[in-house]
Amino acid sequence: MSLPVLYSFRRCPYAIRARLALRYADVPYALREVALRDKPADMLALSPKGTVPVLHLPDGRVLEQSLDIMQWALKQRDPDGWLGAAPTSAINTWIHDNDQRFKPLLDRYKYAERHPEHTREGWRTQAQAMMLAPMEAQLQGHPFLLADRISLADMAIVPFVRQFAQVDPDWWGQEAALPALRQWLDTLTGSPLFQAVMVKP
Ligand SMILES: N[C@@H](CCC(=O)N[C@@H](CS)C(=O)NCC(=O)O)C(=O)O
Repeated sequence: MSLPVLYSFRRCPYAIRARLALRYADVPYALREVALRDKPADMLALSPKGTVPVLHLPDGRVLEQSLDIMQWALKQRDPDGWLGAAPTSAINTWIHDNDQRFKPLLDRYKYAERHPEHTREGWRTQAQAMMLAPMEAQLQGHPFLLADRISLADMAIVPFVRQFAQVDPDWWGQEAALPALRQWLDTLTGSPLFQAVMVKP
């Protein structure tokens, strides 16, 4: 029996969220680690837009958006109820804000030299106000973003916050305004699930 094939890049936050959902749902798959500068022709034939992750299913379907891969995986199996842990509208709003508003600020913070309209600290301040402070407020109320337990929103967003934290680990480690967010990041990234999907291929 052929397995789904996941075209992935280890450090890509979109690919990480896809791998998290597939592993959580216990979906076996063949991992194809892609060099972003030299994408394989078979991947580009399936998905000409050229981003990872891409999931090629045995029935021929191609899922080429990380969220579609997460949703598909959770339809196969959702043992801890990531979909039901919070209202769908709230989950979608948080993920939308992450993908459409936070990610561009994260990129500007990370590659500040390419975005001289603000300093690196300036981009960081904007990202903190836009995303990290509202997350901190949520996490003051419960250990996960929308509830006492993990929802899809936590797992779709955590790879991006991880990347943000890695830009300046010293700042991240001592920023007084984000204690609950730091705890949340440590809990999720320290979990066996997260560790398993970050193993070097
Ligand atoms: N909307 C896409 C975004 C995926 C994406 O932008 N992935 C990046 C890597 S993190 C990529 O493949 N970029 C293409 C490149 O760098 O050539 C998704 O959710 O899957």
